Amino acid sequence: MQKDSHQREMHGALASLTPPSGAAEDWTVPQRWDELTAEDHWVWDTLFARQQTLLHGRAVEAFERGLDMLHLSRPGVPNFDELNEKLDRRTGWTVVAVPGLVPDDVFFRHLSERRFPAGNFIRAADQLDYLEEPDVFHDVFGHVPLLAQPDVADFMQALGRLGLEALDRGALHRLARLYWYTVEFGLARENGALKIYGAGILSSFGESHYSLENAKPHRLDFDLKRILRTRYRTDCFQLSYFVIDRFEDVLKLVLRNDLTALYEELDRLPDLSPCTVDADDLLAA
Ligand code: HBI
Ligand code: FE
Repeated sequence: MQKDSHQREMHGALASLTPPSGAAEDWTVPQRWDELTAEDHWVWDTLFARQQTLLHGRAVEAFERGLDMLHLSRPGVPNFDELNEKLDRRTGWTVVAVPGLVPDDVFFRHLSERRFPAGNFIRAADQLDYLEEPDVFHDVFGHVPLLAQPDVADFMQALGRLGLEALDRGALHRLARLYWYTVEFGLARENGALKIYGAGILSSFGESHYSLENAKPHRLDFDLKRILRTRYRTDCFQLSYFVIDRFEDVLKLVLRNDLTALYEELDRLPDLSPCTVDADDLLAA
């Protein structure tokens, strides 16, 4: 199985499942922070230190501000109750514990109500780069700092609502592409340089370098229609990244567009491969 990435293909298979025993209707479970082991906390600290060094100067400023604001650099796996006091006060978001991947409808319902589902487990010490399902490091280190930023907080909630709508219209694959190329693997231009804001990159040892510095992947200006048409790979580092200027603009764009009409329009056009670039794709400087 791949390193450093979610198992996206599995999500469809979860659609008809009922919550596992011990989980509530909405698939949430208690975090049971007290039951985490010394090894669990060691894994968090090790990954945290490694990523912090690696990301220095590579992540958007709001990410580092979020880490500070939420006191995420304190040792050990964060206790969600403590984290939520700070996060809720900032943007009205809370983190809820889930046992692993949850069905799409459950996932987007949570987002639409400003709850971020985070794994209540962490990878094993001998598998620091191997991730079968999103764990607490990916979910909390990767996603939560930016949820303390009001524009991102609103964008994520909008994606939740749009996800539920897309599910209704059989267009989840399109909304999933928007989620993928922004929330998970987005890059942003800041002070004239490319920076990382996607959680899949922020929580990945290998991809944080690769996404910014490797010559192989395409780095394209954010283009909503282009993204909704572009397939993505879950089994390797990305072959295309899309670059935004400001979260605010992306939020406005998504709120202003009638995505349902866009899905219909785009169904008449072929999908695009992440490996190829057309002449009219604007390459980000
Ligand atoms: N469940 N726990 C969890 N985390 C996710 O990121 C997630 C999920 N279920 C569905 C889902 N993501 C997606 O289908 C979206 O990423 C498009
Ligand atoms: Fe994620």
